[in-house]
Amino acid sequence: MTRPSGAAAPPGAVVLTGAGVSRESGLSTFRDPDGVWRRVRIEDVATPEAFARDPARVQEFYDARRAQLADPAVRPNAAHRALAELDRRWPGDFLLVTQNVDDLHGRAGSERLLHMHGELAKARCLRCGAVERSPPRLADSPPCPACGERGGLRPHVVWFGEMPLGMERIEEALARCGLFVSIGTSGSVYPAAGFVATVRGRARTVELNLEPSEGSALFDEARQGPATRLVPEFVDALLRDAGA
Ligand code: BJW
Repeated sequence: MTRPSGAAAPPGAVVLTGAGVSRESGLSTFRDPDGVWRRVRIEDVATPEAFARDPARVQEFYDARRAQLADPAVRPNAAHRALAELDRRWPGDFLLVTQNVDDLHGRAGSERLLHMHGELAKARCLRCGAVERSPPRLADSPPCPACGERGGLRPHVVWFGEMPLGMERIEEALARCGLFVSIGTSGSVYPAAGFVATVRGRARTVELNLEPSEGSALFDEARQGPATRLVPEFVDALLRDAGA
């Protein structure tokens, strides 16, 4: 796109996604009535203490979720595809920050993408620190692809009490953005839940979610509906208004 001289530069955009964006691809959210945390307790599988106490239980939990991702029925939906299109065509700075550990945004073609809560498809070695593509089953204690040691691989995901990934890059993008869009997240987990308060007043803030989230009132606009409908509609309008 060529911008006429004197026209305002397009704003930087930050999009935050949560589990709601992948629900119509067949993956459960966490806190909905059929969500993951209704079936297992956070304290049993999603803290460093749980892993120290019962590593086999935690590995089995993540092995099962990794296997689910390999199911051919689980694939990117219209919301993932619309966000990849936005990444390709948005004329300003752009960053898609996802809290999701699935790989559906990447499979849809998103490139300026940051997985702040890690990625199920990767494993981290507690012996050598390498982060590599995960073997399908960590419960079998496979050797680390980098150092060859057995028993040191853990899922490359961020548990409660651990520091989310890429915070410096996220904070820089938030500091510069003029548009912040939050999609399919309940807004109950920090620091992601606090992003809207960080940019409020200097960026346009929009929430797209099935229902109002905990922080809905903090957004300039909040629209309710399924992500596969709301996100393509929103992206089309955004690109049209930007002349992209
Ligand atoms: C649809 C839809 C459709 C459905 N279309 N929408 C007290 C106060 C403040 C903070 C803390 C506190 N006590 C402890 C903390 C910190 C803690 C925290 O936030 N706790 C809260 C519970 C209070 N946070 C941490 O520990 C984080 N680390 C940290 O803070 O480090 C310190 C630090 C950081 C930075 C700066 C300074 C210091 C780490 C958090 C790690 C979260 N990990 C998990 C698990 C990842 C691995 C795995 O997948 O198993 O991440 S928990 C889980 O929740 C997962 C998600 O990414 C995360 C967010 O969930 P999400 O995506 O919002 O899903 P849901 O289910 O909650 O919501 C889905 C939404 O979609 C709903 O609203 C639906 O309506 C909607 N929806 N279908 C559109 N079709």
